[in-house]
Amino acid sequence: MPVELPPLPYDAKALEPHMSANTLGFHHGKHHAAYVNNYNNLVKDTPLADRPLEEVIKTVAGDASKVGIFNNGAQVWNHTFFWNCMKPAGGGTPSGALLERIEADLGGYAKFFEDFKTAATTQFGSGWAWLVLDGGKLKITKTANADTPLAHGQTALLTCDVWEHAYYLDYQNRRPDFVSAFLEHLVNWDFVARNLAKA
Ligand code: MN3
Repeated sequence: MPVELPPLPYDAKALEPHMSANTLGFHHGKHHAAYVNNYNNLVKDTPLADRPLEEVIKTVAGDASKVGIFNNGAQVWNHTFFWNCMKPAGGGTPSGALLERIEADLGGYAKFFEDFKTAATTQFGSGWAWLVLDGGKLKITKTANADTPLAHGQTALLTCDVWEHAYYLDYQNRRPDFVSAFLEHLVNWDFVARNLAKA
């Protein structure tokens, strides 16, 4: 079964003005779609074609002969996860058990905000900033290019795409402004809390 491009979980205009329909149209309809097509072409007629995407990503991670499958497969997974990390009128401070864990493991929401923003803005070149569960504790990490917590035994809870294609149409070179808008207006904390609850 080929991997399919999932529909966005909201209308393409729903995240405006913080993320435009133009950005989402290119990002989902061109970039994400290209990763899906590339992945399907690379695994076609191989034993990997019938295996679940997450399993393939973990299997080929670190295998130099399958770097194309890893890069495209991880980008498919990362983008599907990223769309679900956002919602209209999102952002702000989480609550409940998730907030308690942020306070216990990361020094509180204000420190989380600064540390996540620092991870996102200091990722040199293309990549992703993450909130993950690692060894039973919340951690903030960043990965380069397509790399993903799935390949490192971590559970992804939240991510922000910091490839230029994620923000350049709306923010040009101002990545810090994009990351602030993501945290203040777009994060779907209900999705993050569900990821933590089932981890
Ligand atoms: Mn992207």
